[in-house]
Amino acid sequence: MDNNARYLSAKKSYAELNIDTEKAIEKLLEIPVSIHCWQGDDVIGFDNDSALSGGIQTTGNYMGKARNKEELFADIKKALSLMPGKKRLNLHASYAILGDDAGKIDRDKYSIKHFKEWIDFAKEEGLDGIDFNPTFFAHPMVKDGLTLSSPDKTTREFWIEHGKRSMEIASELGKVFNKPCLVNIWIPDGYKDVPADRLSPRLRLKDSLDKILENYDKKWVIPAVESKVFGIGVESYTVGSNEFYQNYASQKGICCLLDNGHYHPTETVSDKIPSLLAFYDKIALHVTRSVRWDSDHVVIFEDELKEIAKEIVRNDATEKVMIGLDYFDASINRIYAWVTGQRSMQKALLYALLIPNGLLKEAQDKGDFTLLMHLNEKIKTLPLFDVWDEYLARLGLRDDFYKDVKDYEKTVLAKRN
Ligand code: RNT
Ligand code: ZN
Repeated sequence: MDNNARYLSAKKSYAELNIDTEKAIEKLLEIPVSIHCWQGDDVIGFDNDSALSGGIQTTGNYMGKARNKEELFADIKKALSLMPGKKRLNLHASYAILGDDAGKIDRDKYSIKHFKEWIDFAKEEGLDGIDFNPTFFAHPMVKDGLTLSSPDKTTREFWIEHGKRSMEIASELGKVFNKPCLVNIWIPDGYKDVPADRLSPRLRLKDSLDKILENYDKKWVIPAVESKVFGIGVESYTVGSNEFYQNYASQKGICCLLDNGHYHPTETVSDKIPSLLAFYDKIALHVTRSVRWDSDHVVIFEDELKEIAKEIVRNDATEKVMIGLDYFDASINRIYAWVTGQRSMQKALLYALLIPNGLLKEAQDKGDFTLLMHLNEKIKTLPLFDVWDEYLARLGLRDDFYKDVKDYEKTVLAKRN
């Protein structure tokens, strides 16, 4: 059977469960996924020579890492060309293009002009907008592993300024694309060993955040705070814990960002999404894959990803949940990593869009758990791949993109050394 015949047969199978595959494809095209710029160069950035820090780590040394802005732009462009659907760009402040300001100004002085080339790039690529992250790591002003919660006033003030500048940059980015810009605040602050005082750092963080949020552009900026349980070298205590940020976000009317590598291993973000939807208008995600710890493995089409997608789709929350990717694997072709993660997210969303949610909910509400299990098992083997293939074909893409990546590796990446 050619693609189309397989699609028509799949369409029929889904129609028997009252699911319209055309509607699912249409809906999938509307859901933006924010693509992180940091997969291509192992989170190094452009603005200084500091090693990656803050308890996060890339492992592996695959050839062809992007070494400068030209290479990173080229690699993102290649990756985007293989990614179906609506895309935004997720930028870190450390990717500022400083030009003549290099060596003269620091992160407390960045402005929109240092991101102009990124804006042009995003426009050329037809992206839906840019999201922004202040970079509170890999920098000499991180003192004893601390930023916004530091007991040192000068350190705190530097990072508060960085936060404020980031909010201003985000406001400009929102205006340029006529779409609000998500600003995600993640700080590495914490202690390797048992602290003497767990409260004061949190009170200082609260005060620093209050200052960053004093006067931001509510129309174009959506601030978010990203909690974490621990990092490498920061095992005993994290200032920005889950409880801290959830309460903070709820009091301040801002957003929580859930990174699915940032919780205890038996907690799931899929279950947290509906809990937060009961209280918040918007939630942000960092979709990643943690293997035993926050390892930031490439996102693949696995069960928890499908559960996350189900919670977004069946709660009609595709406009409330802002999906962003956050992983960095240096052990395989980085472009392959980028595309696989984005496609897995899209595939999971399509999977969720093709589920007879009405029937499942009815079974649950009637207490017919036999039927619920029966349907839950049945949907696992419906012909998702045939709809996926059709979706890609309509966008001029194929499921197998391995060769495209390998060609680029031979012709472009192999020449970098
Ligand atoms: C770290 C957080 C954070 C970073 C990125 C680079 O554990 O997940 O979001 O990964 O900002
Ligand atoms: Zn994250």
